Amino acid sequence: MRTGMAALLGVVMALTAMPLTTAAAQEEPEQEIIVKFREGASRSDALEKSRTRAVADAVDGAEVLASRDAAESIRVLMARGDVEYAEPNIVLESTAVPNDPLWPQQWHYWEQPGGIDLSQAWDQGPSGLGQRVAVIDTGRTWHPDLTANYLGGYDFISNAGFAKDGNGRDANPMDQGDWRLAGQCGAGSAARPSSWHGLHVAGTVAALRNNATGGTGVAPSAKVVPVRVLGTCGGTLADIAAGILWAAGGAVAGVPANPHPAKILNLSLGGPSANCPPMLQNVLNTVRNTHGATVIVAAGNDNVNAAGFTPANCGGVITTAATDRQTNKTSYSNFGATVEICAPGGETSPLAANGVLSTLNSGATVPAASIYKHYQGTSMASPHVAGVVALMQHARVQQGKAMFTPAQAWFYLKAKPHAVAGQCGKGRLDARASVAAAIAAP
Ligand SMILES: [Ca+2]
Ligand SMILES: [Ca+2]
Ligand SMILES: [Ca+2]
Repeated sequence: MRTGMAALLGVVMALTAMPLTTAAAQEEPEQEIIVKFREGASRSDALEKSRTRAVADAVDGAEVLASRDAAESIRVLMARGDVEYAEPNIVLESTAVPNDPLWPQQWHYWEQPGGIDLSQAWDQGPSGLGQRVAVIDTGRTWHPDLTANYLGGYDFISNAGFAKDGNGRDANPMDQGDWRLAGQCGAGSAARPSSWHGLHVAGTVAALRNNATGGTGVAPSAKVVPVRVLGTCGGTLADIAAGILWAAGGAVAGVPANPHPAKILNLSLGGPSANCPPMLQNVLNTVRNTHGATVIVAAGNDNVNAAGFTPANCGGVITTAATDRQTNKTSYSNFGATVEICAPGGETSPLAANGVLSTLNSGATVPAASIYKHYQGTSMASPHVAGVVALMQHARVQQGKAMFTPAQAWFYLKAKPHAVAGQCGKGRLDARASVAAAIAAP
């Protein structure tokens, strides 16, 4: 809606700046003006002096006029005492609703009060084009609604047992499945099917839009760089830190440079730790300060203070807690002073449909069929934020303005969040407000 308004006003302003001759003015196409005269106005005099002609009646006692120099005509009309208002007959666009059949189930994007007003963010222009988001997770999995947006990536899992690909770090970031046998990840640990967690997270960032397939991601023109760090029993600090550094363009010994460095990093992972491990904090400082990467992390799912969960407790990251379909903090989400923002993470119990719907695979062990599934978690909340940052940065590019630094991205991301009662940092992510703030910022 605002796009159309801005585009038309832009045309009008450009015309005022042009030195018009009468001949040139005659060649300009007509533009429409809405005008409302006051009681007893000298209508024919106004039309003559403003060089307009009557086109049609409008509501509110107004009428539509046509002019070959709308800006000048409006100036002349507004200077008259007998005109109540005169303004361009602007063209408004419909609110973007994609044709993806699962969009109606993706309440977390559009529904009030729980959704992030994503359509209204897209209406302002951005789709994430040109932005790369590193999803530091379980790796990539083929999916018809996402594969076109995968770009590069690497496997940072050193432990061949965790990795299930028979080797350590290598150039193939394919998710081999993270299923566990009982007792495999420590005494008494339960058996578990493969999660395809990275596929779900990546789909929330950048699943394809308007392809009449499945659902969509928040930034459907962005690219996802899959950095594989989580395997069968999770991932080590050393591998995760290396993956973070490489994702942003930093050098990691023994690994070729990343040809697709990302300025947005999503870490839907974590574990208990009384403080942010120094190596992790140093790497996060480097990617932020040297490589200009904005890092978004999940707050954790134990309904405890996120201060005891890392990387949620690290400095310089956007720690994201999870809200439900009614925009309350979810029952599981961590909370506390280190939480910067909330985003939809959903609640799949008692109703699966109240979770976050994204791309998945049906395989209990190795990949099988491409599906969609509702998941819940701060892991699902974090990629909503990462996607909105991609929209904000694309909006900056569209405006011909400099892309945000991580500090600026956070400043404008929280410009006008949706209010949430307690435990949600600055409030719940509002894609429309954040994109508007990014466009308006100097
Ligand atoms: Ca490997
Ligand atoms: Ca789609
Ligand atoms: Ca924090």
